[in-house]
Amino acid sequence: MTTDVTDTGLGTIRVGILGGGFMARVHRTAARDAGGELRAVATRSASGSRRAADELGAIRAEVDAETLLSAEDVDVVHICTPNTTHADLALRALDAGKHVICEKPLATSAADARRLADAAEAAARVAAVPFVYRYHPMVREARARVARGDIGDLLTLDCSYLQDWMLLPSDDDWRVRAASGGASRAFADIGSHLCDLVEFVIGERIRSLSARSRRVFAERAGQPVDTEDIVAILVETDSGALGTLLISQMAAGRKNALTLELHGSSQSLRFEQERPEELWIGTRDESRLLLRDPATAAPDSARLQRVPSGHAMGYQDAFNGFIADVYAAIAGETPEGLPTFEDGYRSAVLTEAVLASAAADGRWTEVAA
Ligand code: SOE
Repeated sequence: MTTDVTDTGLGTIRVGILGGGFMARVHRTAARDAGGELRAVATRSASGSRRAADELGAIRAEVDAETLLSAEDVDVVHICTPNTTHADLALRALDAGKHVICEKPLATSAADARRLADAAEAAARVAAVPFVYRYHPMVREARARVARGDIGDLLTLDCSYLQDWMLLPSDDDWRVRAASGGASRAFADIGSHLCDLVEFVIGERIRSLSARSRRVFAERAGQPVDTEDIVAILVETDSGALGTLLISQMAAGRKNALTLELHGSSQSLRFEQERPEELWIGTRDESRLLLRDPATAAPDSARLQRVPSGHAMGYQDAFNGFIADVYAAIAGETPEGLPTFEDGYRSAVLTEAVLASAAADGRWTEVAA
């Protein structure tokens, strides 16, 4: 069920968006769906802000981020700007008393992410990071099944997140350069989603890891590249389960293939982001596909199912579910599984462990608690 924020007593949630790219459009659509009103948009320049405000349908364009952050008629700021700007903007938004939704990676160092999580706690504001794959109903279904012991003891994990938009040397993006994207690219951009989902579903943490990474092209579009395209990781969880995580933005034909496969002592589960209506369940005797169905779903999955089974839900629906939960939290509710700045911090800690291990030829590295 979608939360109607206009019924909370706080009135309509008034939204400001920083940034004007693909993610800003996804945030705008979800904000509207959750009943938010898009008051203002700001990008790097006044002309860019005007263009983005028109495209996104905002009431006004602000000349810069500072003006948007100090606007009295904005309750929540969505930060959809390049990675290296996140920490500073999120801190300023919290200082200005705003609730904040900051794109991942929350910060490009664990120390900055920790400062942000602490600042959010001190400010008593809702501070969320869009680890949105948590919002697929079949992910919640998998999580509920693991939590109630259906799969038995977790033995192994076989997970990957594969894309191909960086396949060619001419493929370029601001994320490719550490100055705008941070020291890690493929891992921070999509490996962060994968690790968040793994820990969310299995209910335990990755205790240690061994990572190798690869930068395939020294230059893209004539400019030097200083971030990785591919990461292969071995992991061990708190309970001793072993797993492999493959992350690549150069896997031809794979567009947004996030796959989570868990093998327990009684059962296996497999979720694929590009087939989000299904959960594969395997036992030694049989395997079957469980299809999304609000009538038989676990409660936490059922609440995210907006349309009857057979009417496929996807990426934007997951995003809508996330933003609806953020706005519900702003209205004083405590929605289950909301990814917060604490989760953004966790992700930054994992990123540093991956970078440290990869820099040491794959040395097994403990992930700080
Ligand atoms: C590009 O890799 C990207 O848009 C990511 O930045 C998003 O977080 C992911 O959800 C989809 O792919």
